[in-house]
Amino acid sequence: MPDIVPGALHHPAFLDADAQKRLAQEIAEVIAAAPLFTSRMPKSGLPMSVRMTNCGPLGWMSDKEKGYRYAPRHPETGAPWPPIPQMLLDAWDALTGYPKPPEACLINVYSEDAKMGLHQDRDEADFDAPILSFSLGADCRFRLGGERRAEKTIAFTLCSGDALILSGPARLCFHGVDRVLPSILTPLPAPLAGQGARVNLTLRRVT
Ligand code: MD6
Ligand code: FE
Repeated sequence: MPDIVPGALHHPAFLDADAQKRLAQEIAEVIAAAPLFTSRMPKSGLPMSVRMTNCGPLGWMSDKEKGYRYAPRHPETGAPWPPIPQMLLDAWDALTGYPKPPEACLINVYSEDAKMGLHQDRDEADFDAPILSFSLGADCRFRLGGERRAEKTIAFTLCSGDALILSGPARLCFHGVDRVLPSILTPLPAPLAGQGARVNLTLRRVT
């Protein structure tokens, strides 16, 4: 588990092929209960290129009027988010050792032409808690910089089954997805296949 920068831990292939299939099944069930939706940028109202949903007590979303936030219910169905699958709660314990469970799991679904601009995850109350992510499906070029947007960045590839932790000094580092790589060799496992090319899950403490 190489430390890319202090506090940024990359675990290539943390989930083996069987675990990736089980996770894809769990995520397909979440999407069936809490359909993918499109968030919009605050102020501009421009749509994000990823589609998203959530599981856990709180879910992340954004719209033109109220901006980035966590909320306990789906913005379109009004239903509470489905629970976080047990295998993700177990992985959180194993990988982070953080004493409290995650409160939000944001599920971002990328088509082959989706990307995510350089951002900090700072809508949470407690930056002492790490953020843990898992990727499924197509590889992507992931970019990681420093705590200021202008700082030097590095790029590396995130693959299906990889875990990435941003903790400690890396918790507030800028990061984003430059591009999704062609998905022909690494399609999403069966129940997610029609949904897009790549899925990324981020587990967070919020309160
Ligand atoms: C993505 N990931 O991989 C976007 N944030 O699609 C993130 O924005 C991210 O992977 C915080 C911690 C880990 C991440
Ligand atoms: Fe992020």
